[in-house]
Amino acid sequence: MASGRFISLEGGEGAGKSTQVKALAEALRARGATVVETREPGGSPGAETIRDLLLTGAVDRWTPRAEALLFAAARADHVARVIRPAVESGAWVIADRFLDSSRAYQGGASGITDDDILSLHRIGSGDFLPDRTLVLAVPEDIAEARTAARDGDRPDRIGGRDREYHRGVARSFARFAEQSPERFRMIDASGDASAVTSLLLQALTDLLP
Ligand code: Z5A
Repeated sequence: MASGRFISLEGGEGAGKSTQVKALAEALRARGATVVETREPGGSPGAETIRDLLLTGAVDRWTPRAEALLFAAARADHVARVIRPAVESGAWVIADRFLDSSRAYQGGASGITDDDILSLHRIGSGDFLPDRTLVLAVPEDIAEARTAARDGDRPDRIGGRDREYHRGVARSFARFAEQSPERFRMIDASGDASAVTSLLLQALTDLLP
């Protein structure tokens, strides 16, 4: 494959993003692509350090604005040191969450405006955007059953917020997809893992050479 691409997977907790990052990467490698799998918050050594600050400790450890700045700082490092160089070298980068998680969690659900989040992204990462964002949507009860069934699962600082918060997050992702249909695809992620991978590949057909 000649040109690098940047694909982000988004959605709520338990939607199956981490599972699908791996499956999608394998499917793309089988088609000859060089693939980099990564995640947010994190993905570079510095951003992984910030991840620990963000996901551990008391729910009110950070103010909403400090939290948004920390996510943007982690992303700036991740974009500059991992994502952009990989895409420029011709790789496909598949990220488990990216900017739209900040828009949905810190923006839509924590009272900071979308414009604020996008300004932080301009300052931190020069407005760098995915070529495609795949939003994995599952009904609340399925997502909860999946996370509950996962061995040793304990909600992190953000996953432990109340249901209304997570409903707001889901509404935000759906709204982004409506507003920017060229970049977003909503994916029904309630089926088994291989069925979901097929849907993801279909949603990338126009980007595959
Ligand atoms: N956050 C933020 O607030 N702002 C930001 O800018 C960013 C992130 C980037 C990161 O948490 C937290 O940071 C997150 C948002 C916030 N908190 N919340 N909510 P994380 O990285 O630790 O985890 P997560 O992103 O929320 O994902 P997750 O809980 O690990 O879920 P997932 O990746 O979507 O699902 P999974 O791990 O692939 O699957 C969950 C279980 O279901 C597992 O046992 C699988 O084997 C199973 N599974 C997966 N797919 C299927 C299917 N299709 N059928 C049946 N079972 C399945």
